[in-house]
Amino acid sequence: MRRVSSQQDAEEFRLSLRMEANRRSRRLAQGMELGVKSLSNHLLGCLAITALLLDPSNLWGSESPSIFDPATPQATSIRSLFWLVILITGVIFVGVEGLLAFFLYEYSRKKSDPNAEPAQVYGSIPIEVAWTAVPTLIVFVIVMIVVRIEYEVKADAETIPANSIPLRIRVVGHQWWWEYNYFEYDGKPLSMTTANELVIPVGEEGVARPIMLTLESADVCHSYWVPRLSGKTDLIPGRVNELWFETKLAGDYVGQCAEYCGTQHANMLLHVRAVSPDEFEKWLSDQASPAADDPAVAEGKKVFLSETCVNCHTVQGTPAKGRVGPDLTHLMSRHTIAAGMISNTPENLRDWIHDPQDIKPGCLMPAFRLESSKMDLLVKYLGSLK
Ligand code: HEC
Ligand SMILES: [Cu+2]
Repeated sequence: MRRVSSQQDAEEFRLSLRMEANRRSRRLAQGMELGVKSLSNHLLGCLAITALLLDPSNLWGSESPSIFDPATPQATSIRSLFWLVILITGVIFVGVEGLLAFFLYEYSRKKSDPNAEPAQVYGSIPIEVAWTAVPTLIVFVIVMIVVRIEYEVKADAETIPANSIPLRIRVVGHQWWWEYNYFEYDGKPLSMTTANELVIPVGEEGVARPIMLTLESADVCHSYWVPRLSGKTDLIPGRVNELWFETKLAGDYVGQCAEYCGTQHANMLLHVRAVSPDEFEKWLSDQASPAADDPAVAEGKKVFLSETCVNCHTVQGTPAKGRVGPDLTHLMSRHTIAAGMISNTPENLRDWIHDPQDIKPGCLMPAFRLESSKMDLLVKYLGSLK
């Protein structure tokens, strides 16, 4: 700080202080203006998101991941629970904030009597008891309702509708894709494996077709969450969890791994296609057949079998029996590859095999920068795996 020696210096010093103060208050005002602007932008953003959540059909069409648009009794129970909890907490919110506003107004210092002291009260047993007991009671009621809903959505023999044709599937979570082993439908054993796109039959009037999933993990914890079909269930290494749902609505349902599981967690998408029972049975018999063996792509098959692909991928009916990556036996029946990241086109397959790390950095498939002629043959072969 400057030392003030004379009258004139003192005057200058005061002036500079005043200028500094002016500058500061201007900056403060500008800052506040910016703050208000970004706050109002935030508010607008929040309102827009809320509007979309309340009416998700605008944004996602039939592929909505919204819990507000349930397609199964399970998801409907969960939505009802959500609204109930919002209602209870909403009433509490309005009550508490209302009382706060009332007390602020009613007991603020009065102009007519600025020196009045409020009554000095030291505790009140009835009030203490009330605000301990009432919240406890509210939490208790919510817990009871949650437990009830848990029973409603839980997979167990009593909750499965009578006269039903269950489809049993083992789901294995991998970093960063989903494996589906179909092992029983309508009481008959199946043994077929696919990846990332789950195809299920819809139930009909009088015939329920419950989808019974057992959930396991090949590596770390994942979580299975297709919001329109069911709640989240974790896939935990060394444990088998269960999940079930049934829907009467055909359509595409989307979801997402809901437990952080490593770098490509966000690209571990879930896709469920619910189709009519006839269509499902057709799909099932296509999937159960061995891989197409088209002589026109024999050269490409040779490339496939000579590379290390076979250590990680299975193609039924060939020596390729790897289980590290998705089963490729009926690769062409899937609309997307890499767990929903890119569509299943010859160009994308080519780019994927050339360098998966470029598309899905960190994923567990190495790059194969094959020469162009070999790549053509390989992609043609994969294209024959209908
Ligand atoms: C070290 C194991 C490994 C090797 C070797 C390997 N892959 Fe993969 N592959 C994977 C894994 C893991 C994925 C899943 C990546 C993901 O989605 O995160 C995958 C995904 C794929 C997919 C996408 C499948 C789908 O449905 O999403 C194709 C196609 C594919 N690999 C083809 C090949 C071919 C062709 C070769 C040989 C040239 C090969 N892979 C070699 C591990 C391997
Ligand atoms: Cu995951």
